Amino acid sequence: MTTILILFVFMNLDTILKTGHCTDTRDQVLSITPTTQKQVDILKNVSSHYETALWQPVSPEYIKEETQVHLFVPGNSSGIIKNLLRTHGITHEYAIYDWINRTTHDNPDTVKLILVGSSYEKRPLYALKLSLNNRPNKKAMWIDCGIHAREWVAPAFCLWFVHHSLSFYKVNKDITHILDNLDVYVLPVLNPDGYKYTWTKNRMWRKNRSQNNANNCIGVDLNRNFDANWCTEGASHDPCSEIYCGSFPESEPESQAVADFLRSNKDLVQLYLSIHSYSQMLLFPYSCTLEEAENHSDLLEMAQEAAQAIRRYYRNTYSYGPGGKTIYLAPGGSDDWAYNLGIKYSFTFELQDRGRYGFLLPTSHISRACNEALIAVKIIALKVIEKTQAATSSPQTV
Ligand SMILES: *[C@@H]1O[C@H](CO)[C@@H](O)[C@H](O)[C@H]1NC(C)=O
Ligand SMILES: *[C@@H]1O[C@H](CO)[C@@H](O)[C@H](O)[C@H]1NC(C)=O
Ligand SMILES: *[C@@H]1O[C@H](CO)[C@@H](O)[C@H](O)[C@H]1NC(C)=O
Ligand SMILES: *[C@@H]1O[C@H](CO)[C@@H](O)[C@H](O)[C@H]1NC(C)=O
Ligand SMILES: *[C@H]1O[C@H](CO)[C@@H](O)[C@H](O)[C@H]1NC(C)=O
Ligand SMILES: [Zn+2]
Repeated sequence: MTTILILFVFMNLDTILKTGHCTDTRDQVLSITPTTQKQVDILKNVSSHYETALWQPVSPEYIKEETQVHLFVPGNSSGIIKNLLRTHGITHEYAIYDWINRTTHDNPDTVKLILVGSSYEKRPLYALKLSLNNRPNKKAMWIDCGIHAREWVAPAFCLWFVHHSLSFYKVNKDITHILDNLDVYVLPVLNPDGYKYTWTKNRMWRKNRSQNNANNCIGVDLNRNFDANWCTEGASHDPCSEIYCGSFPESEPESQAVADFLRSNKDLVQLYLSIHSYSQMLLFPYSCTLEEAENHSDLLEMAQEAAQAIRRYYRNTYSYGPGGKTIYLAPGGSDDWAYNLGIKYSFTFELQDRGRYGFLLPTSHISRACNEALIAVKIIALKVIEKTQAATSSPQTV
């Protein structure tokens, strides 16, 4: 019997965990393994003719039998797509897993699940540790996504990055070099409570979902909650503000979890990346002051090179510079905090677009947004390896 396994749906993970099935109204990531040439043809057609984004493989022509396909399907297309599969006589079977768990289980030697903490509403904060080889004394990089709930393309990037790493290790030269030299910690959804809320209640929610006793306003801007010139100009003590800094630095379980993890691994982690949207910017410290960071010129050079690569390969313009001067003062941000902790290569990416769709970036733009970010991540990570290896010079490594 021909079956298409729809293995996971990450966007409405919470619904799945509670009810064991997925609803048709939300965006979904389908994992589909075609078993016949006919199914391959249908999937190729679906991924090229409908409003979906192919996450894996990179392009429809690479879809083949017995190989997993990951297809992002926006909620309003999922009915059409499932009907289409049905009319072609394909029975689907829903076996649904937590994407993170599944990735971990499928790659037991290379992916480890790390619980870094839990959210205010007690959702687990899982990071994936990608460790593609066992070189001793390996350093690491960290990527977090989704600190601001409404920036949906950010978690998509984290998942994209994991896919890319696992699929193209030993295939693509750059990602291979990066993974040979660095382990990568990826935290796909830093603010799961807020993220869930944007799916169920308010698409424009930014903050976390913690309650304040004094009034009815909910939530802290987690990217104002780190201990870097905390709650100075550019943040607010008003709990009703979108940039409320919280009652004290790291008052929130989410920011505290990330800070704790990085504190305990600060000698290991050489590169910190935080993925946001939108506005197309590659930012680095400081955001919390207009003063120049000590390592300004290094960071500027790297951001510039990454922006140039995006322009060259995707003809898209990203501005770059220290956050405070490039956008506005934003104290208490995770990148400044990480930088002050000693992780000198520290960046915040604002992905597509420049405001036409804003947070509501259409699905069809997601793959491009992710590819642009990927090239920037690669360029910066390669630079970090080059600079730190030169500095530490470990001659026995290749
Ligand atoms: C592919 O999709 C198009 C657009 O919906 C449709 O017209 C066409 O018949 C499909 N072809 C196959 C082989 O399924
Ligand atoms: C789905 O929604 C988006 C944005 O709301 C819209 O642009 C698109 O045309 C819709 N697609 C379908 C198949 O209804
Ligand atoms: C994911 O893995 C964790 C830890 O192994 C487990 O406790 C949890 O139940 C798993 N969740 C799912 C949906 O499989
Ligand atoms: C940052 O700047 C300081 C002072 O110039 C220098 O000692 C240090 O090596 C730099 N760090 C990095 C990672 O470039
Ligand atoms: C959200 O913010 C409140 C303060 O409004 C805080 O006390 C709470 O711990 C935070 N919750 C989450 C999920 O971060
Ligand atoms: Zn943001």
